[in-house]
Amino acid sequence: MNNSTENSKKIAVIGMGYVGLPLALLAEKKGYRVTGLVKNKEKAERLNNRISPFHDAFVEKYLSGSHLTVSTDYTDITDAAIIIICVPTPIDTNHLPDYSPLLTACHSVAAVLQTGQLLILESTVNPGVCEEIIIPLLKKESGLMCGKDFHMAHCPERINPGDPEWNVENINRVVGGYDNESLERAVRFYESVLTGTVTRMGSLKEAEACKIVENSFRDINIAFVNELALSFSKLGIDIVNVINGASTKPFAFMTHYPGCGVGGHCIPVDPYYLIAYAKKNGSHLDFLSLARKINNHMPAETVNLVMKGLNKIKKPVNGSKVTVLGLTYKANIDDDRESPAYEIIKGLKSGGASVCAYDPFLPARSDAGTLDEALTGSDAVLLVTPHNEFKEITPELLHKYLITVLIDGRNYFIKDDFINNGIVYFGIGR
Ligand code: SAJ
Repeated sequence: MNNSTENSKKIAVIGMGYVGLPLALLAEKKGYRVTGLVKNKEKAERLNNRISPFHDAFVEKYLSGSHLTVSTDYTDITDAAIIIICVPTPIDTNHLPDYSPLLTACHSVAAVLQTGQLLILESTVNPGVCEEIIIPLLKKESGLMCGKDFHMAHCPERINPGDPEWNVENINRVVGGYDNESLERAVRFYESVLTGTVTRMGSLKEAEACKIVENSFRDINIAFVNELALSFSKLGIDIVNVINGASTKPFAFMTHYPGCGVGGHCIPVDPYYLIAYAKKNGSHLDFLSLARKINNHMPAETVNLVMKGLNKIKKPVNGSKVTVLGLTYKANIDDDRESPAYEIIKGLKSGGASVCAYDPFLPARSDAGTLDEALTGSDAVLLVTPHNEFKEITPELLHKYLITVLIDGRNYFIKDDFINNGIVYFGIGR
């Protein structure tokens, strides 16, 4: 293969989001010249002015001092040795894979792809996407053959937003290649930037399957405890105590906790990619589909709990005011993708309640500017996201606002503190 670019230290990263931006800054920190690519000029300008589009400790640490250049022009990456695609892979309203952001990126890459370049996909995809969608598209539109003219690898991202311990540099990764040369080039790159381990997979499909399996595993385990929660609450058993008890077993048990729903751009999304691909190839992942169904039902169960709590004080949902604390999909971050909060709010409103949402990480989407404002005039409080700020919720504070119902969507509070102080408390499975 003509190595016109292979020895260049220039890297191109397509997509400057939760995955691409930390990766670009890491590569830059490790001595590569990095060009980031985004869709619109405003985003490019903000990043070139060192304004981060989201909260991330690694980004906040390295963005201001970096030499990262961000562009919207793909002709800026024709001299890159490696092009890394880090675009979203969402689902549509029918829970089917939406490959459009990925296809858009691939069309743009095809227009500028050079011989000798290595293309790496980090976006999470089902097995088969590299070999059945991306490589044929590049061949058709660039005329270049994978393996002969350019290399291709897949290294699924494992970013955990808001995690203070695991970041883009130290998380272990897996890599699959179109052929051995592709694999080894990709392994060399990741070993040059990561402190975590780099594990070779036997194929592109194995690497694609890895990430999907990791997140499907998590979704299934969450569904398991969610289903138990719905049952144990009728048996008078506190599921959280049971899980904590089971977790004292030092092996063969992994804790997951029930909640008001499963949000984020990974866990409630990735399994649908595998379900769709398996179905296309003649197998039905009934267990994984059922797990999705159970988790998707938790927002409705949460609305029922609010109804149950209000009924305890002889108030109908209709006409009551409910404070919803938290809109993001998990604590102390500003990401609300696939957050269960919105479905819960829709359910409460369709029952005739007025809702006052407050999330300190999403002021623009909150109805109240402060916790006190959110509590004023409320009949019940529902916690959806366990942000640190909500530790301020005490029985005394609720009584100050004449609120006597607390629904704990993340089993965040110590229930007896509230029950013993005249508050109607329901958690998820407790
Ligand atoms: N959730 C539960 N019960 C649990 C764990 C999570 O209901 O026991 C809910 C959360 O409230 C949230 C959703 O599931 O709404 C997703 O939570 P998450 O902790 O899995 O957060 P994510 O989506 O940021 O998941 C990421 C994933 N990382 C990647 O995909 C690279 C996931 O694989 C990690 O396991 C997870 O972080 C982690 O461990 O924190």
